[in-house]
This record gives sequence, C-alpha cells and structure tokens, in this order.
Amino acid sequence: MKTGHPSGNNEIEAVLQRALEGNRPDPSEIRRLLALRQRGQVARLFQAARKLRYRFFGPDVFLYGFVYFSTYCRNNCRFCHFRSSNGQLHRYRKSESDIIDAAGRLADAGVHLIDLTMGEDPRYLQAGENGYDRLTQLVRKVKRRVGRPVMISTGLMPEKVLKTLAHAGADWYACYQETHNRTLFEHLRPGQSYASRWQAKKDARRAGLLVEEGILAGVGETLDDIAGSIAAMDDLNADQVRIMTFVPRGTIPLGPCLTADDLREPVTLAVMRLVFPDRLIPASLDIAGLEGLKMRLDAGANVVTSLVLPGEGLAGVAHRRLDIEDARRTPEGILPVLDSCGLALAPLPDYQDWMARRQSDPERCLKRVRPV
Ligand code: SAM
Ligand code: MD0
Ligand code: SF4
Repeated sequence: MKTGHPSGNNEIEAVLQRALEGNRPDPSEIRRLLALRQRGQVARLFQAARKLRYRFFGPDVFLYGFVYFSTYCRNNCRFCHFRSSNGQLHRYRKSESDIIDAAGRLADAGVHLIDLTMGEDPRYLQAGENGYDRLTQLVRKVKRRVGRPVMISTGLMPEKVLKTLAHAGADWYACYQETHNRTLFEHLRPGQSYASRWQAKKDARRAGLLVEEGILAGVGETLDDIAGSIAAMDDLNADQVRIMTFVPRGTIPLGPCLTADDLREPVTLAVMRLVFPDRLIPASLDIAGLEGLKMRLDAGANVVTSLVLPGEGLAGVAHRRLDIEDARRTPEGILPVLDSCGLALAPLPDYQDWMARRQSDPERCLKRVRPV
C-alpha cells in the first residue's frame, strides 16, 4: 500500500523491499519507520540498512580521530557540559605542538580523518593573528603532519574564514543543527541564530568543503521533528549525517527525563541509511563507548567517530573520559567489534576516492552499486 502509514509486517516489508530496489521511502513511510519498536520489525529494518550499506560500501568502515583542542566556549547550549556558564569545569587549550602531535599519533594509528574540534573559543574566533590566522596555521600544520583528510568542528564561522580554512587544507565542516524545529533549537542553543548555523553549512559547501549535519535524540524532539530533520539533511544534500543520543550529566541544565528511548538513535540511523544509502553515517563512541558500537554498526553506520588515544589529556564531548585511558577508543580497541560485524577498516584511498566523487559529482556515489 503506497500511501498512508505502513503499519503491519506486510506494509513494512514492502517499504523495505522498495528501498532495496533503489526507491527511497516517502515522507509518510519515513515517519512510520521511525516509530518501529517491535523487535522483529526493527531487526528487518536493520537488516535492510546493512544490505544497503554493503551495496554501496561493501565491508568498508572509516575511522575518525577526535582532537578536542580547546574546551573554552562563548555559547551556553543547554545540553552541553562545556557551555560558558559551567563554572565547575576545568577547561583547557592545547598548544599547537600538542595538537599536531596528537593528530599525528592518531594518523599513525590508522584513522582515515582527523576531526579538529573546539568550543566556540573566543580566542580563536576573532580576526587577526591570534584568532582566525592561528586556526588557519593550525589546520595547515595538522594537514601537513597527518597527510589525510581533516574535519573542522569549530562552530559558527564566517564564509570568508571557511574559504581560508579550506584553502589551508580542511576537507570537512561539521556544525550540527541538533534539530530543525526552530522553537526547540532556540531552547537548546539559546541566543544563537538557527539561520546563521544553517547558512554556515551552505557557505562551507560553497567553499568546497564536504558537510556533516547532525541531530540529537532525547532533547525533547518528536518523531515528526526527526522526520523533518531527515528532509532538511536531504535539502542540504549533506555528505555525512548523524544522530546522537543526548547524554545527561549532573552539570547540564537539560534534565535526564528527556533522554530518548534506547532505540530512537539506532532506528533513526537505520532509516537514514535507507534514505541516504550512499552517504557516511557515524557511530559515535562518545555516546556509549565501545559498548554501544555494535548496535550502531548493526543499524547501518559505516563510520566510527570520536577515537581518542590514551595519555593525551584530550576529552570527549558527551562523555569526557569514557573508554579513553583504557585504550578502548583506538583502532585496536574497536577492531574486534568490526570483525564481529563482518566489517573491516577501509583502505585510506577508498575513503579519499569516495570524498573525491562526492566533491566532484555527488550523484556518482549512487552509481557504485555492488550486488547484495
Ligand atoms: N562547539 C562546536 C559546536 O557546537 O558545533 C563543536 C563541539 S561538539 C562537537 C558539538 C556537538 O556535540 C553538538 O553539536 C552536539 O551535537 C554534541 N553534544 C554536545 N554535548 C552533548 C551531550 N551531552 N550529549 C550528546 N551530544 C552532545
Ligand atoms: C563524535 N565527539 O564524533 C565527536 C564529536 C564533532 N565533529 C564530533 C561530537 O562523537
Ligand atoms: Fe559550546 Fe559547542 Fe558545547 Fe554549544 S555544543 S556549548 S557551542 S562547545
């Protein structure tokens, strides 16, 4: 039945089958799939997501090293431990040489990309040699040291600065809207402009950067909101799309009562795979550590993010320390989980090839079809 919400097993099967034949679910089908919680139906959804992932990526999984190089921030996001009003926090700014060394060790450990992340640190986010110029020099030196793709997750940036950073060697820009429900956005990111944050991703694309869009689960969003975010990600033609479950902490104003049901993130991730079969979809180690990796891979993720090496004094975002000092957020630490899922680290050229095709002709990624 094409119209209306598929509800029984037959309707769900028909939607999944059409997705496997290359016909993405329509908005009402997306909304219904997002609501799936019956074990058998969820298992079928995950299986379809894995089949589509295999068709476009085979067993390839990509790893992102995470370097949170400054935890100072001018913003006051209600979901974030590092918000400006959190006076209980020991903040740090890593030196340029420490950042380069940490990025280099992650590259030597075999990650495909280095994600340079900071709070919206006023020291960097200002004109002149101590601000944007220092950030540009950092990107240039990290890129030279790691010899692989670099992502900047540096918050809201002017278009001119994004162009300069792209020229200095940045390949990706990550700046998550969290939600595309404007009222909820204003609650989550008080005092910040929805339109400016959305525009920054478009500016980044114009600057030649690949773009990642992300949303949060468990912050008061509805399934209609999530369906709206998937439509927005499609409008943006985002190269990488993610969902992460909000991790409540004692110091965070957003109450624990808001957290999502356990399946909201993986079911949404699997639906994203059906809608965007040729895109990169992360499983973040930052939310549930190594323990949470298999479920996200089983749901169709093909990137493992937030790898942090021990002994560097670097934090995660949602979980500052989880699984870091016991080396569980390292390539060696996650390999057994990849094996158990029948997945493998992709050769770096495969990742760079996918990026080149996305940058030159996004449609070309859809043509890389393998038999299921
Ligand atoms: N300051 C930059 C920014 O806000 O874009 C980068 C910092 S960090 C990568 C930002 C992202 O981490 C947020 O957009 C949010 O999606 C995620 N995040 C922050 N706190 C979180 C929490 N407690 N639980 C889950 N995700 C969180
Ligand atoms: C992650 N902790 O991937 C990182 C972060 C920012 N581009 C990524 C949220 O989970
Ligand atoms: Fe700052 Fe980013 Fe945290 Fe918001 S999410 S408070 S901008 S570090």
